[in-house]
Amino acid sequence: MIAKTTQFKQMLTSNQLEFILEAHDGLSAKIVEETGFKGIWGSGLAISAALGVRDNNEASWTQVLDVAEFMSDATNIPIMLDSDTGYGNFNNVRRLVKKLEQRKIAAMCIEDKLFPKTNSFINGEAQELAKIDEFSGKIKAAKDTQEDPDFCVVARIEAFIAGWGLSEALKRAEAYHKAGADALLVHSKKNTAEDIFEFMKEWKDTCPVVIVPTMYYNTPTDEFQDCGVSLVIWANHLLRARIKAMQHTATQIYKDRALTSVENEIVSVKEVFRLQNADELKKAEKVYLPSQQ
Ligand code: SPV
Ligand code: MG
Repeated sequence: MIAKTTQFKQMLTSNQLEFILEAHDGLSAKIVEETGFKGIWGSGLAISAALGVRDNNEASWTQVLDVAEFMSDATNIPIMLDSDTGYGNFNNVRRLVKKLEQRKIAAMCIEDKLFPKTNSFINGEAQELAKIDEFSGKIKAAKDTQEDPDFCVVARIEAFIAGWGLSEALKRAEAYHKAGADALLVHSKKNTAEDIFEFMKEWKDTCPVVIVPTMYYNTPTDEFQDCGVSLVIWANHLLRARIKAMQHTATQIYKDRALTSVENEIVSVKEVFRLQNADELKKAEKVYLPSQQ
């Protein structure tokens, strides 16, 4: 089997548009894989929300890493972990890269904000950006630390989010590319893709570009392909689907004081066992457990 890192690098550098979908635990990661996606976005927003905390580094980096490990163990496709700002300075990034590689996480994405970060869609313009040379040092430190040459470091530019515009975004893109980033994630909170199109017109195919169309979800996907984007992240849609489904089912059971009306709307217990690969354990017991009289 091709290494997860190599799979991810091939997606980034292929000349067709590729897609990864958010997951926030082992189960959702497995569902992403089964559906046919070639990769998984380990979303900081979704992982923290699933843990019941805010997207402000309230979950510690090792708590996030534990979730990523369950996701990685449950799947055979690459995961790019949203590693926020790298949880500190260059030295914290070095340690993080080591731990990600040990857990077979294929790629990390770090963003040029300050620790503790805030989600980009909350008061983005009030958010201070990291200094370009300090953030470039983090990218270089990550690239110098990785042992697998195909491990990918994606540098996320928050210039549009913070209201700095195209020239600042391009300045940062140049610097992060020079520091060794395998790709740039250009983030935007507009409800059209104009920031992305402006950026791509100037940047062309200097290096792969990753986007997150959460707010500009109405833009036809072909337009991303046409402007030269490499990878699209559908960033939080399983989390949001899960919340809606849980709210609906919880309300129904509460109102009915009975299970009849929800039974056919939810998966069977058997389906839960299938996703957990319960059959494998049954087979292993036949091999390893002493047989009963
Ligand atoms: C995430 O999914 O955690 C992201 C993307 O970082 S966003 O929420 O759009 O900032
Ligand atoms: Mg995030």
